[in-house]
Amino acid sequence: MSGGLRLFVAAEPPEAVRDELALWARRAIGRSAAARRIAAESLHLTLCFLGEQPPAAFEEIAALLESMVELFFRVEDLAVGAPAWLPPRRPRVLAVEVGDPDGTLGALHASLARELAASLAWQPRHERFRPHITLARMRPGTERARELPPTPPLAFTPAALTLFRSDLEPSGAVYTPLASIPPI
Ligand code: 2AM
Repeated sequence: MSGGLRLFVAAEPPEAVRDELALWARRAIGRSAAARRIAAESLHLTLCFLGEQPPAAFEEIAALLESMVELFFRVEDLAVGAPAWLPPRRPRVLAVEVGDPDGTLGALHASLARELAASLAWQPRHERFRPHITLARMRPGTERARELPPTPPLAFTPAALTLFRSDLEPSGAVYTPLASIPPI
């Protein structure tokens, strides 16, 4: 789609959690040439990747985020879990799993996906929602590290639910927040 925006909606962990995770990734894979670590300020938990959308979709999605505020404020006590190479067979990213013990994040995801599918030319994926935070992207054809240190035992409440624009640059994707609850 020419002139489209590459969009996704993500929950943003608080800064202290992002910093801890970035530190863990540095310890786990260091300066490996096989992986490109994601900067602490860009770490996020993707709920819905929307792909290319017309710029006019922006207002509708921003309004839809507003309608999620009640569900969003129920999400708390998310737990940083084990490291995960995703997808498992031919991993492209190193992530940490995120536990959702009371299912509030899953409920937010289901509601958001349903409403987005009703308003946009977009369909949610068929796969089960597997909450995770990607910490590094693997360069194609490289070996993954075999042993990883244990992840930090962190629990967190997301700081924001944000609509991001993703621009693919030679140095990696650049994420720009467009709308958020609570408002930016
Ligand atoms: P991730 O959460 O596993 O890293 C922005 O590109 C975000 O949307 C990424 O963080 C990415 O996943 C997620 N995403 C999901 N499907 C994608 C796709 N087909 N292409 C690019 N990003 C995708």
